[in-house]
Amino acid sequence: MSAARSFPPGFDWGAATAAYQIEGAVDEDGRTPSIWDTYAHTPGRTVGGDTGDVAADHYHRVDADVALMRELGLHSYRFSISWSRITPQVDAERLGPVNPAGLAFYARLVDTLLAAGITPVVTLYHWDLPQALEDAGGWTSRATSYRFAEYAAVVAAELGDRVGLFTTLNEPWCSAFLGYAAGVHAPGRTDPAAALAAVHHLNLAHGLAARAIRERVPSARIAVSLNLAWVVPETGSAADRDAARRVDGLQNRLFLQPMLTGGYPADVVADTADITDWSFVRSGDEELALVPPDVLGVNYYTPTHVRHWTRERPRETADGHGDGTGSPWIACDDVEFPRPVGPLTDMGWGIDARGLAEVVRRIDREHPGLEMVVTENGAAFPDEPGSDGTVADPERVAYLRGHLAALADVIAEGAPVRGYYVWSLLDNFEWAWGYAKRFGVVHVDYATQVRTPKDSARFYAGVVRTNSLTLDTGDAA
Ligand code: PNW
Repeated sequence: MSAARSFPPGFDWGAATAAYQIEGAVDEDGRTPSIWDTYAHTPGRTVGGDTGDVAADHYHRVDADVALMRELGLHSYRFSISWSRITPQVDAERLGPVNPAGLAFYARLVDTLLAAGITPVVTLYHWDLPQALEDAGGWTSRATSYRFAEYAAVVAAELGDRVGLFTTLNEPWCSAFLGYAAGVHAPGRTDPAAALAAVHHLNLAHGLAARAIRERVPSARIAVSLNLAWVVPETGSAADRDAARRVDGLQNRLFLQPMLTGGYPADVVADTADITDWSFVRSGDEELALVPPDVLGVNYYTPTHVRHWTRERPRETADGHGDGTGSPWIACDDVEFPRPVGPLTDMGWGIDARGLAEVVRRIDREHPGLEMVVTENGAAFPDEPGSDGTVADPERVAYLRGHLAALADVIAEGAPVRGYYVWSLLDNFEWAWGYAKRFGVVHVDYATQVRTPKDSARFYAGVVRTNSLTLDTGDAA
């Protein structure tokens, strides 16, 4: 049993979602297709052929969903903007005209949140690249970074009087490596060289967009959300530690270094020399990408155990990535991911709250003073309403309790973590897994779109209300 913990006064409690995962209404009010429309509609790409066409129908249920957030007592709501609603005619050469109906949807969401006393936190890019940009190379093309900065400036100019925090990118590791190397996310490519070009153009996009937003809205604060890995070598052997170095390089340092200290990690550049000569990095790019965020968003779900693969037996992959056609782990031929031990979530992901504290500690050690917010943390379980209509999700309550306790401890040590956003507010389209995985603290019955707060929603509301974690908070209430 975990002991009681409290959080600092003013701690920011929220919930997070992403446009394609909840909105639906994919062809309404002028929206054009994104790479996720194309991918989800390609046979064989998602479980059950699921798509985001309707999703949680949030586009038509903003008022009810904001009312739900208010009932939970949330301080903040992190959502993403669908780029192809804002500039539906964008292509590689120009941003194209702004679509007033697309902007109006988000303006109304922001106003509804503010009227409910909830702070809107905008993510500009949560993986739904306009398809026309992908047709011209997507993130492998430098033009995409420039168009992204122009789009960011449009959104900032429109919402900057009411939104204080703009997140440039969500989890660029996923965009680059799951999208262009593993092929398990849109656009579904399996080309390691393309993935590294995407890494660079995403880092460039962050820097260009952050500058463009600050130019338009000097008061705006900039964030970026990274899925930082707590990489744990199985043993202290040199070979296992080298496996950890490679994975840390690809998932953490390839994104942290360009924006925080500048340039790319020399070891990763050397390890990938057979894949690319990195000539997509032009002179001056190091400065352009080097824009430290005001807030580093930390997304954490599961630990990353690694070990040197000796090739004497089949390779283990903990997360299903890697033994298909593509792997996100380029230049890691001698690395394996041992199957997690102990309880797993419905994603097959191991549960270890120490990882959340460890990634925060590491950032605080390497970049003292950099403010952090946990912009995603949560777990999938196969929750369904019981006969009395409630949704009992004790595993999620335990998961959140454990991770919040670990977070409180690292904050008590002095780490500047200012907030925590649970992933996710609602059950939603879990990318390639479709609707088969449920991350919400609120259950969604997709046939009726009825929302039912799970026990974890009540638990979380109790944490928010008391700004603390006590044995009798929330799940006993
Ligand atoms: C994050 N992986 O995605 C995203 O930001 C959310 O949109 C998503 O729903 C959530 O986490 C849960 O998956 C990830 O395979 C998807 O390593 C896959 C991975 C990591 C993060």
